[in-house]
Amino acid sequence: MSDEELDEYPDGTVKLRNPHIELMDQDILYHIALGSESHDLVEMFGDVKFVCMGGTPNRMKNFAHFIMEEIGYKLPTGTDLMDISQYSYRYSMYKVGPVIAVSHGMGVPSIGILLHEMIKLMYHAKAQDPVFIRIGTCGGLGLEPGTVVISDQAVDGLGNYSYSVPILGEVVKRPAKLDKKIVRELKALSSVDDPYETVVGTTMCAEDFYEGQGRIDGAFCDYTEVDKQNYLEKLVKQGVKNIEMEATPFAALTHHAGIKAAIVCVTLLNRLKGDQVAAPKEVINEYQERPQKLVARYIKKYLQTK
Ligand code: R2B
Ligand code: URA
Repeated sequence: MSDEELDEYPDGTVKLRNPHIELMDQDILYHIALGSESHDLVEMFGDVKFVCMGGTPNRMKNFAHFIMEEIGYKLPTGTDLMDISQYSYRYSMYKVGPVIAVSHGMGVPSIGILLHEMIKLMYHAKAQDPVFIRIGTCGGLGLEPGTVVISDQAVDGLGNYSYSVPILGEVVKRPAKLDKKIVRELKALSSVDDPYETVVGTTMCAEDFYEGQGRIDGAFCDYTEVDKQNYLEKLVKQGVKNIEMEATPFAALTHHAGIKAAIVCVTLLNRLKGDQVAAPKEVINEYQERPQKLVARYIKKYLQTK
C-alpha cells in the first residue's frame, strides 16, 4: 500500500502498521506509564481529537490550563489537572476533554519514542481522526525573534526531506510530510492584530543544538564564522525558515501512521545575527505563548463546527 493511500482511513481510527501488536496479550506503553490491560484506554482516551506535544513538562502543563480556559472545559469541583504519566518520570501528559497536552523532551530519539507510544495509545483508545500538533521553540533564519513559524515540510541536516532511522542495520527513510490543509487553516487563523508575524516555511530538524545547527558557541567548533554564515544563507535560499530538533520524526511518523499533523514553533532568536538565546525569561515566556494561542484558535474553531 502506498503512503498516499494510507492517509485516509474509512472510520477515522488509527491503524498500526505492525501486525505484532494485535497478537500481544497486553501492550505496555512504558514511557507514558499506561497499558492496554492495566487501563481502560477506550474509556480514558477514546474522545481525543488533538494530541499537542511540546518540549517541556511545564510548557505543556501551562498549555493544558490555557486550553481549558479557552474551550471552557470544567473539571469536577475540587479536582485539579493531573499528570497522567507522572510515574514514568519521563514525559508529562495532561488531558482536557478532547485535547491531550504531552511533553516530548529534546531531540529526535526522545520524540520518536513518545510518537510510537502516542500513536499506539490512539490506536488502543479507538480515537477518531486525532490530529497531532507540535508546539515548540526554534531558531529563526532572517526572522524577527518572536515570529511564529508554521512548518510546511521538514528537512534533516543532510538535506533529506525525510526521517532516516537505522533499523536492523539498514537506514530506513520515511517521508517527512505535513498536512498542507492544516497549514493553510492555521495560517488563516493568524491575525493582523497579532503583534508579531506568522509565516509558513520549511523547518530544518537538527540532531544537535550546537554544531548540528551551525553554532559557534558550543564546546567544540572546527569551522569559521564565515563558514557558518554561508551555511545558514544556503538554508535560507532553500526556503528554510527555522531550525529545531524534532520536525523530521514528528512529520514522518505521523504521516506513516496516516495521522494528520502540524508543527507551530516560535523563534527565540534570529540565527543570522547570533547563537546565544539571550532574551530575558519573561520575553521567552511570552514568545512561547504565541504558538499556543494559534493552536487554541484552531482547536476552538474545530470544536465550534462539531
Ligand atoms: C527546540 O528547543 C530545544 C532545544 O533548546 C529543542 O527541543 C527544540 O526543538
Ligand atoms: N531550539 C533550537 O533547537 N534551536 C534554537 O536556536 C532555539 C531553540
